[in-house]
Amino acid sequence: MKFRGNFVCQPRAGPAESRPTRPFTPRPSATGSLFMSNQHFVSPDLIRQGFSRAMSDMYREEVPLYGALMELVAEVNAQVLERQPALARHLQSSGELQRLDLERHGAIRVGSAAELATLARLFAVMGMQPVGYYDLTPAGVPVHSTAFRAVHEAALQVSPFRVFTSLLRLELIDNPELRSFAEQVLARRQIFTPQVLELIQQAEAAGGLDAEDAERFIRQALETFRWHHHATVTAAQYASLSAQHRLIADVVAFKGPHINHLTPRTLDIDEVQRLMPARGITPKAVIEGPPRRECPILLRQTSFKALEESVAFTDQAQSQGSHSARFGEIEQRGAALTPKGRELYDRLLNAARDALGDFPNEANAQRYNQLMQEHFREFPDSHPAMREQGLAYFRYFVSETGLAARNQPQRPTTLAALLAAGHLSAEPLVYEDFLPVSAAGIFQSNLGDDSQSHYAGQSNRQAFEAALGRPTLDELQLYAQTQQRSLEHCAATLGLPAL
Ligand code: OOG
Ligand code: NI
Repeated sequence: MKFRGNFVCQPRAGPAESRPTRPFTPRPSATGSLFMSNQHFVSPDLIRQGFSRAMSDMYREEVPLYGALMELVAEVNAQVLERQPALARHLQSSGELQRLDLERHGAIRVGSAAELATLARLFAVMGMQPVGYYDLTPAGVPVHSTAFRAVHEAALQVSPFRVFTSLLRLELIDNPELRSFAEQVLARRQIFTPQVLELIQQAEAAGGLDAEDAERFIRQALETFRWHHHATVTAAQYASLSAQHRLIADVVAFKGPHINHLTPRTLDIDEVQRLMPARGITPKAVIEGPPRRECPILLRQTSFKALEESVAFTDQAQSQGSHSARFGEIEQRGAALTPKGRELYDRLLNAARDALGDFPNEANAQRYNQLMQEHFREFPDSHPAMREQGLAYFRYFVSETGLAARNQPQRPTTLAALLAAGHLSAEPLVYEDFLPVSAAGIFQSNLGDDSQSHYAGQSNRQAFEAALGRPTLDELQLYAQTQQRSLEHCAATLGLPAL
């Protein structure tokens, strides 16, 4: 990794601190800059935080409904925190409360290996690495994907911004003429500004960017994700790409990989879903992911339909065409599951879907919710049970009692005994990633149900990683490492050899 150890302002919120993690706010310097300039390089985490804000501002301007959604989510989150003081305390001690308003993910789709590889370098400047491999072809969407995000708990605390990034699998287009047309169009476009390419190179060579360059980087990087009103193909070419798959037209026919949604995190997705229609937002019928529970797990998501936007094709003087790509989405995040927990989740989800016998849709939504509730009764719904059965990852904290008893000879020394005596507490790790079945549901609802295709292609992680120019990281390993670091920190604080 290029960036090592010289981060500025990295808040090292020790997991063993019993007092709540402090919210992190960068102080503006004398020049009004977002970044501290007392050291040479700006922390990649702060660049990511600044970029995430700039992206949100841009999207709010481009898609007014996003602004309305953000307001609704903020209102519901405030109500939940007021009504559930225990939840507020949990979120405070895990540090999630402090990052809640900053939290969002976006999604883009790119068309070639070269574009993906450069994106990986662009995201690395902001401390984001490719985590996980998602194959969407079994769901009839000709892409495979990864999520660029920060990987260390301290970095996630500064900005948990993530980008679900998909690469179009042109090899799955069965019409050879259309395939080579798409390849040619993609080969001709440049989705990065010359300045951002220079800044990426500079960051790689020098090991970082100073405050001024970091701000220029944010402005220039943003250009890649902007919406372009002018298409790069004729109306007829657009129509034939779209006839193959609407997603292919979305990737190939435009100047760049416009950000297609930006998703805030809510503490009560059912409540936001219920209130959406009154704000002029119509959500999809079914919430993706696990059912509602006392102790949320993984990720629940719902989206609203893409907007029809006017576009100008190359053979048209004015905006006579239209295209729909951009949509809205909300999500509720819960505990990260261990391989055992994930297996149980997948089994119960599949069983509920098998019992439904069809893709969840408007007509069968009620029955689907009922089936999900029934099947998921098998998944323990309390943190102690999930912890004892090894279903979720946790972070451990030393309590005041634990600190006070540190020097007593009779104190407990095993993890279970320390937890039972209240010397340690445990908070589940928040799930930072995505779910392939849910992502397929989100893709489909926004592309229209008529766009389901069947692809013979195999899942091809190797080809994806070759295009990316590096391997993707295993998210389960990242959670296990965070859990392990917290155990080590607790052991050190209590003066115990290991836990
Ligand atoms: C990405 C769809 C998947 C999610 O949150 O799972 C997604 C896309 O439409 O490009 O956003
Ligand atoms: Ni999404």
